[in-house]
Amino acid sequence: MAKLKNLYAREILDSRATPTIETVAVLESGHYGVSSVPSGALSPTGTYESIELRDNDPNRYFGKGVLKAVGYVNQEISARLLGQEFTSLSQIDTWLTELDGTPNKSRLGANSILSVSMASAKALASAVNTPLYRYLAAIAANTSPLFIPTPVFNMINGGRHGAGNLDFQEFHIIPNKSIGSFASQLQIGAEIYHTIKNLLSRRGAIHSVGDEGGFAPNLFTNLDALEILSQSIIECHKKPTVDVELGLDIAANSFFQDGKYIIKDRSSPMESAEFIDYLHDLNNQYHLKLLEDPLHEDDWKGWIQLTQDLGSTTTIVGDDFLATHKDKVTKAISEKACTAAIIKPNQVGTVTETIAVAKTARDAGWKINVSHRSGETNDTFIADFAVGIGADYAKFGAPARGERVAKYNHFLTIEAELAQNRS
Ligand code: 2PG
Ligand code: MG
Repeated sequence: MAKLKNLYAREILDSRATPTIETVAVLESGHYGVSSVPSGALSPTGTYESIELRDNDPNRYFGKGVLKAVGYVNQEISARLLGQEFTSLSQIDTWLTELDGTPNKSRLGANSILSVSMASAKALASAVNTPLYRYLAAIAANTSPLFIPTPVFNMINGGRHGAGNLDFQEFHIIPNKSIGSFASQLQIGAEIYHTIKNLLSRRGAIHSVGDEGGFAPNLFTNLDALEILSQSIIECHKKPTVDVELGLDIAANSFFQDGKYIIKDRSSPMESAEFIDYLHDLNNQYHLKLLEDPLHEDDWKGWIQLTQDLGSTTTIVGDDFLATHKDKVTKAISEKACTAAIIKPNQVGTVTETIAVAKTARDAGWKINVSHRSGETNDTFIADFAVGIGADYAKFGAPARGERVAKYNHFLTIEAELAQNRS
């Protein structure tokens, strides 16, 4: 049995100079947890994510303030939760979703609700003197030996995340298990990152870095970016597709207009079937390990076709397509529309619901990729979360920029702890 003694929130900034919410949850025992929520770059329309509550007051932060969400935590949520006896995080999460009363958390906001859920999880883990990843593993009923998921480094940022001229949002490098420990995988990731920088500057293509720490270069086509990644792997004395693999988050929603896919690699807009052919060519050339959001979120026919065509060799990952939404994941499983899920707690709004969605995907034999958001804080919750639920992959951006590196560095700590416990 536990009781919350205090709950308070404040408005802080995320990595894009946009407000977000930080919440402190204090148990009667004095144990506490502090957590802050990230934010995606999606436009508010055309998305199936739970609702992030913004003030829409044009006089503050261009309408992006979160004082309403802060107010809900400090008043209505506190009034419901404080002093109530509970036995589990799931009970707190149920109270929160019931109090909100909407299917997409649009009344109190997924941001205010998730901040309370994550801060409570941290406080409860601390109360039982357990590392957060172990506490979350217990909630997820994950009894397998814990391990660090394979990192998916986002090295080149295009689409909505980069100031350059690439259509695809993320160009990934993914170390293979043969590279060894997570520490070795992080090392090769960082070495490739520096090599990409050199290659881009030799071409005069460096523009800046994007939202997730990857480079946002002025390259001509999306294929140029994949070529740079392959070259940089070779310059680091590793074999592309053998030691280090490539992946993409195409984020196709962002260049889908009037039913067509419009990218700079092709002079005219493409129908779904044509774009699928284009993806086949691209995959034949670069043997992608992960292909995320290759098609628009409502192009179900296309997703089913692509999974049938490429799904046995390339992992087809749903992000915007699934929005960590249980019904969507269930439908995609039954229609064989992809083979992996991006899992983002703030697309749902509570920790226990996120765990349930991941379990649904895992039970279907899918791969799980736990992901940060493009607007992040230094909170390392998702690193613990990824280890706790036994995720196959973790996507935390480039191995650069504090808010990205905080999570990768936390993996180093967990890896050391896991090794110690085994010895
Ligand atoms: C994605 C994410 C994170 P955003 O599309 O996978 O990389 O981007 O947070 O902007 O939705
Ligand atoms: Mg994505």
